[in-house]
Amino acid sequence: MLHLFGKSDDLIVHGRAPFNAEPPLDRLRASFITPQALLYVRCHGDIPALDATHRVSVGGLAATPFDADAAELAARFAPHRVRSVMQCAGNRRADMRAVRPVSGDPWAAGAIGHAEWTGARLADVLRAAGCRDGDGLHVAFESRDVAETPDGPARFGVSIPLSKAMHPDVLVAWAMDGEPLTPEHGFPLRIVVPGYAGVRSPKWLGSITVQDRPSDAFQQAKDYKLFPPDMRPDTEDLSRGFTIDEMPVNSAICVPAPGAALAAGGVAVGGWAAASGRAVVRVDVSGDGGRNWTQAEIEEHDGSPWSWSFWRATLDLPAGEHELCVRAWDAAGQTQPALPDDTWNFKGYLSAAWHRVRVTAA
Ligand SMILES: Nc1nc2c(c(=O)[nH]1)N[C@H]1C(S)=C(S)[C@@H](COP(=O)(O)O)O[C@H]1N2
Ligand SMILES: [Mo]
Repeated sequence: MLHLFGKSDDLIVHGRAPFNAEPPLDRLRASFITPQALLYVRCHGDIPALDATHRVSVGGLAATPFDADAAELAARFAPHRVRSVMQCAGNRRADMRAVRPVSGDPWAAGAIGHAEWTGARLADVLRAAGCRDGDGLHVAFESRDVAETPDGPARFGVSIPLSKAMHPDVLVAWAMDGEPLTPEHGFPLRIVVPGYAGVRSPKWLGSITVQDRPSDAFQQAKDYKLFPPDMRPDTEDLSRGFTIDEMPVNSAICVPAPGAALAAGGVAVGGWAAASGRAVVRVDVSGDGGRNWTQAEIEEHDGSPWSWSFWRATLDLPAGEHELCVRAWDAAGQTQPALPDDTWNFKGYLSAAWHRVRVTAA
């Protein structure tokens, strides 16, 4: 049983120290806006004990650096609300692990959630600091938690290109779903970068620095890279990896659960689909492992390019064993690979093959 900061006690826990957990998929699918109690938690180190007086500094290539706590930011900058998915680059890694060993926790399809975030626009904060503008600049974030890395313990740090940082939907956020951030989700302040992998949305924010190069922290410089399929841990070559920012179109079946024993006939199938800044234009489902497909109904979507879609379909399943599959399409006509083998990489990132669930009907 888990009683951490009011997290739901039915989370699937991958690790306690650091704490990593995801919700069961039927629970995730129950609300279009994910409650904080159900949002997956991904931590690289211990959750730092910060209070509301914690101050964030803004500086670097900036004429008027300053620091502020959450209340000061809220008073000084117009609060902005953005609905956005938070999704780990390792979401659905379990499917890749089934192909060949991968490093990292075996996330099912629950390392994703969809929230309404409230905060100051990062662009407003950067402008207030008189930050330099121009091509090739980056905004680096250092957090207050310390993670174990191959180079020793170090503060968590990442960066995003300044061009992305100036997007009006990138936030220095203090609230999720109208409530202050809870400790495990970054209290008192975190960055939210819609459309990018969760790792680029640092929690427990300590500093914001405009600079002429990406962050040299471990998470930015050495981790969260998509490596080619022939690379293994012992042949890791950073120059052959690219930095994971945007995420591919992805989807999952949340009901029924794998192994479910169902009554033959019309079976209700439902799940999520998300496309990282593009609209999900269609979702297809199959009851026979992908030989025949039918279009699912988009049950819920809110028009935000950063949001997910909830879809549902009824499949007619005769008695016997069946492999259900889903694949989503984005507005650029891109869809998901059929097999996790197609995009396997030794870190198990961006696992987005057709999601398959085996069930039995009787
Ligand atoms: N400071 C800090 N920020 C962090 C992390 C972390 O370990 N430390 N994990 C990152 C990763 S990999 C993800 S997927 C998201 C998860 O956010 P959540 O735990 O609020 O769901 O936070 C990101 N921000
Ligand atoms: Mo992540």
